[in-house]
Amino acid sequence: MVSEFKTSQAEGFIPDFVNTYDLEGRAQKVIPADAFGYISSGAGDEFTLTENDRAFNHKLIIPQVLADVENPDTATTVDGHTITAPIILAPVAAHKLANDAGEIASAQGVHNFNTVYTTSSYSSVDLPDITEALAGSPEWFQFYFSKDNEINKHIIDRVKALGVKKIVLTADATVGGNREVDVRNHFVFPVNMPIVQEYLPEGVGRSMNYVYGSAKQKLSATDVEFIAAYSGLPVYVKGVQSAKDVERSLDAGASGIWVSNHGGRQLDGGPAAFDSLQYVAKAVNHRVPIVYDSGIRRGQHIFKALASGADLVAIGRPAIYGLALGGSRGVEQVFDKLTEELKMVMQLAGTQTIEDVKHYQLRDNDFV
Ligand code: FMN
Repeated sequence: MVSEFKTSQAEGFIPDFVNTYDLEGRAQKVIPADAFGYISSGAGDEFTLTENDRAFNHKLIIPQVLADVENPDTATTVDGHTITAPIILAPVAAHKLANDAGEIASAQGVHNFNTVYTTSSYSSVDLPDITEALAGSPEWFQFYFSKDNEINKHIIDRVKALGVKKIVLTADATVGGNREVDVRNHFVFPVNMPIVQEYLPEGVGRSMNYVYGSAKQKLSATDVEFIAAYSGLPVYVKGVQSAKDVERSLDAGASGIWVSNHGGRQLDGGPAAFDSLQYVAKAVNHRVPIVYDSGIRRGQHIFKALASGADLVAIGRPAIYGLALGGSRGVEQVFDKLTEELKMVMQLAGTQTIEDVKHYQLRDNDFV
């Protein structure tokens, strides 16, 4: 029953936190079952979701010894801002499903860690409150486009007034994926989505398919051109996995490419996003920055993504599980854990800086 929705109110560091995989089972105990199903599941047979994890084994990090490396530096620069590590928050709808404090706690956690926060169009908290909680940390805005460009203009006006640095157009979710777990659970959103209230006035009680159906399905290069021209902000296209889509995006004026399969939630039967990254990186050929997400759970995954052409990686579910289990502190702790692991991998791989990681040659795994 939507009206009785009650989820975690946790705030504080998560005890006995060994790795991000551990968090899913623990989060399941504090998030209502249908909301947990929405967060954790993938589309269809979850083939693509499973591949997202497995594919990192297709590339190997060869240790480098006698490499004259000590205390590697994970810091990098984005939007003129030095962030603690090249790990940012992916756009995730309705954080209030995982914790009553919702996006406010996530934004505080991201700020305390010191990285980029991507605000989802389907956030359960309105824009100014998220920006305020970020207290000056860089904010990007993920756009689920309205069918009505006047509404799109109002949304862009609002995000610009708040000093958002980039707009991320999610292009791989023009309909909902085949989320069978949500169908079985009769999942409907128990919270509103204030940022898009002009085209989705009532989010409570709506299914995911209804929500996606309210947004624009017939996305094209014209939409990228429109956002870039109207906002004057850099536009990243999210959901790119092929050379063809790189060209389509860049020709339309995109300033960045976001490689993702939406965490295996959209097109089941597609490749692991990590397997697509090398093709995208080759096509981009350093013309614009690349963000990578889908399946990042370990420091070694981050290392492999950066060495395969990504400039930044983004995390979705691990941060949301951190939010459920520890509020802002839990989110911060997830970023800290991944950074700690990345730093250790950098040391063992003989890489001192993030630039070194980006130039590191992985070996193909011929044994899988
Ligand atoms: N991507 C979007 O572009 N907009 C969204 O509103 C959005 N909502 C999501 C909600 C949930 C619960 C999850 C798990 C993902 C969502 N995504 C959304 C996809 C994420 O941005 C990201 O691509 C994905 O979570 C990365 O995979 P990971 O969860 O394995 O890290």
